[in-house]
Amino acid sequence: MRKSITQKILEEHIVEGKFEPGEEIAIKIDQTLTQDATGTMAYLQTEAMGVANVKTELSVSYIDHNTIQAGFENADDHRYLQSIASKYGILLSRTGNGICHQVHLERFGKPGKTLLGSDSHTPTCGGIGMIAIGAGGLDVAVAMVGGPFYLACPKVIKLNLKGELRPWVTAKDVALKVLETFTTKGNVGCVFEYGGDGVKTLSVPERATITNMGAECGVTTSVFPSDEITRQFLHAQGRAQDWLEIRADEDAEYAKVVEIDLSEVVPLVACPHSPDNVKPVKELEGMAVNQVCIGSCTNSSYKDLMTVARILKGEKVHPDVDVVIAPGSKQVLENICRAGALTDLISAGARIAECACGFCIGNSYAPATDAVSIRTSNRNFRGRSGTKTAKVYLVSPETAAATAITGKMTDPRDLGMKYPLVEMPEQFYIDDSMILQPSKTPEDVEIYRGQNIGEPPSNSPLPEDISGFVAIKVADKITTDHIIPAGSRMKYRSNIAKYAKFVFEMEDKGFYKRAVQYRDKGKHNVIVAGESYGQGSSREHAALCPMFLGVKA
Ligand code: MIC
Ligand code: SF4
Repeated sequence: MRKSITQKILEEHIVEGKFEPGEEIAIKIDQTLTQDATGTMAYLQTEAMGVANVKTELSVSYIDHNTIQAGFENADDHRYLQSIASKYGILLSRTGNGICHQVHLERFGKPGKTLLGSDSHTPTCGGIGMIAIGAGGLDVAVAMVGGPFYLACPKVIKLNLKGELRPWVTAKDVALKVLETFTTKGNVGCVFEYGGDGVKTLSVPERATITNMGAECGVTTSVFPSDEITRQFLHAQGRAQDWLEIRADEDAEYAKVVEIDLSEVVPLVACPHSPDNVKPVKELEGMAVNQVCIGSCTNSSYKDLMTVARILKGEKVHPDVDVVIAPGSKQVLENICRAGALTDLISAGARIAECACGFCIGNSYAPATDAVSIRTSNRNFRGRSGTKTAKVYLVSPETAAATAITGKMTDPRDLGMKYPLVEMPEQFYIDDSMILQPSKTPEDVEIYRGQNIGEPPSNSPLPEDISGFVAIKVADKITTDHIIPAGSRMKYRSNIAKYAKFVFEMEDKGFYKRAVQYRDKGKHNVIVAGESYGQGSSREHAALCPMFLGVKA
């Protein structure tokens, strides 16, 4: 049978079962990544497994989420992560080196390999031809110690790209088009595999923007072929030796084929409060805007920020708009600096944030009450920005930059400017000094455990009968952000007992007290939910914290 890319890579990694969509398979994981907000729990679980070091080809621990350091908690956790990485044979990407997905794409992603990450946007590396999957910390811990990853063998849907994007229309608009087509529900257990002639018109970072936002559709992952463009990207990263050609066989079989004509895509925007609430930017033109945030793992590459800089060059941001730009990695920041583009951003009046998740996870740059915030990130769930009444719209960097100048939602094609076509550099300036190598004498490394670190919670088997209370009834589309908020609460990630106090904080402030009362009376707590409960992130705290509060169903 003619094979898809997904089938080829998975079959090379299957250790149990066979490629039969819907059936359970177990695959070998070549690489893992963790980030700090899910990482501390993943490493506590790894420690509990009692092995001396990790067994993967490569494991990287990134510090990119909890970087605010308001209080001792973040910094203490980082010291724990640094010591454990050093002892267990894991690379550590230090605070300031960038967002895990951007850095992994630049420095470590390899076509044809499998990557498991404790973050839902791990599929970003699908842009380089990997099968990259987001999972809970415990799954990643198991993979690190050499265990396989179990999943339902996916149904493969081909997204056939034809034509070429017109000026001012971007990969982000394609990602939003995919969301408009497939929505945020009903895609679990599928892989989006990209093919067609349009693929060769997209650079690796553009492909990565598209695979990144497949996470919002709920798919297992998204993947692009690895071709000449991929080879050039790896060459520019000084990693030509990591290239491998991967493409689907002609006439490979797919569960479904959906065609997207790139030349027909227009600038799009995801309106509050769901990434699939997509409209053309034109329909919202003229809407007053209070904040513009450019960055996140979706849109913070060299190409993204160089384009924004070219648009803002010689302009000033509108006086009613607060503009924040967070480069995706130190490499991006350093390269735009060397190209002189940072000066253009600063002199336009943009605030430069550190290379981290920052505004995207709502731990900083929260908008004003009722404000309209235009962002290049991937999620706009109510309250995720840190302000419950804010309205967040997701757009491309081009639309964001145009809006920053005019102060109103603007279709960038109306700026009257020639589209600034940014070439990918033949060679990036590369400096890996913020990536720490593990110790050569791990037996001498002492693990630092700050007071923020709690015990990983344990559980007993699910009882035969559940008898208890409906502790809360919630609506459809309750995301992990609604279940357990990140933002300023995220610093308690390493301590389930403390973090659990904020379960359903945004839905019903009385939930915690009620759940604890029932639990302590020996009753089981039940959550009654609607469609798509638990969509969004891979944060296992959305399961661990309710579990700690005695939720059984
Ligand atoms: C997110 O974008 O929601 C996060 C924060 O990156 C999460 C991980 C987490 O909650 O730590 C994700 O996407 O998995
Ligand atoms: Fe970080 Fe936002 Fe990407 Fe999550 S979606 S990894 S918070 S940048």
